[in-house]
Amino acid sequence: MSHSGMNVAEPRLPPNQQLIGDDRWPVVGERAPRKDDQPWTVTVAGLVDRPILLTLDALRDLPTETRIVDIHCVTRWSKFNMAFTGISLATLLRGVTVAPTARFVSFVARSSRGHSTSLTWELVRQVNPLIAWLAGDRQLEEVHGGPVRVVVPGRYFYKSVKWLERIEFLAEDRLGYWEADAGYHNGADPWREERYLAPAITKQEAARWIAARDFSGLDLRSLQASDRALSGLRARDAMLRNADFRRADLRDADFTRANLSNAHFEAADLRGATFLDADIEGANFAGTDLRNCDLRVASMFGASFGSLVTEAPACRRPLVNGATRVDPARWEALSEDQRQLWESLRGQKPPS
Ligand SMILES: Nc1nc2c(c(=O)[nH]1)N[C@H]1C(S)=C(S)[C@@H](COP(=O)(O)O)O[C@H]1N2
Ligand SMILES: [Mo]
Repeated sequence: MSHSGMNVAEPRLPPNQQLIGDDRWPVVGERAPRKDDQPWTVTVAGLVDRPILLTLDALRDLPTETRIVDIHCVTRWSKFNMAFTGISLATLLRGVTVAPTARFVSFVARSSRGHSTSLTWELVRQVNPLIAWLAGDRQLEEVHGGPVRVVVPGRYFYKSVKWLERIEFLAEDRLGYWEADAGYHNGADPWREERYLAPAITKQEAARWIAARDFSGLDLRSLQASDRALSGLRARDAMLRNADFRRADLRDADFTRANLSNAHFEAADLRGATFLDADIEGANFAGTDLRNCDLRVASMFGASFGSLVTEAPACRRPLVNGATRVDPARWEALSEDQRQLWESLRGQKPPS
């Protein structure tokens, strides 16, 4: 990124990301590898002249390095200065010739759902991913990908596979789990906000569902519904990731169990709305009216409720009242400044 002017520091936090507390590292996606009695091995295969198969001990005997990286989850939390130790892919590939026909690299996990992700071989050569087994000076915990995971600097963290089992060089891309099944962007560049693919429906279809005010169970990801009159909306179990509800009238809307990750609600009227068991990771509620609103959600990592420090319209705090319901246990998922904001809004302390 370049900036005009003098002494302008390069921004370190990609757009629309939030730093979370140093003491927190959320678990995202699968929580454990596939159960398997075979000893753990890491394989390099596909379009290479000489496949590699290494046990964990053999892997750990190779020359290691420590990398300090910033990690950015697509659900909007970031953590700076994470130290990972392992072997770089370039080091692992010493003495191996990759065929000129290879254009993609697939990283496959030991996973009961066949989890994988892929990168172009060109990007892999640029960023030289780390195959890591230590975080800080400790063994990587199993939930975070131990015994061994990939760390890809400079991309959303879904490109960093946990429980690495196989690295495969391919001529054609093989879309990963999130990219193929959940509409995550295959580029994953946080500086360009490559989070999700385009909407799954046409504008005409969207207009029809909006007029009917019934989204129950529908896949309407990335829906454009800003400024719409949607009071009484029924949206139970709807897939509304990345939907735009800015300034919409959503009084008494029912979003029970809906997926609203990264949805925009800035300045929406949400009086009496229900978000029970909904996923609001990364959603933005700045400037909303949350009086009588039920926010006892399933998950709220990276959710934003405006700012303590600025009253700019895009960052205003929500309106709440005694009937705004939240589950205090969920506060631990908020960043420190968002937690403080809730405290000040509600005049009560979250559990420490
Ligand atoms: N095997 C596997 N790897 C995975 C995932 C997953 O579900 N399964 N989730 C990805 C996503 S979306 C993120 S943000 C990071 C989360 O890593 P963490 O749980 O250690 O924070 O792992 C990535 N790697
Ligand atoms: Mo993620």
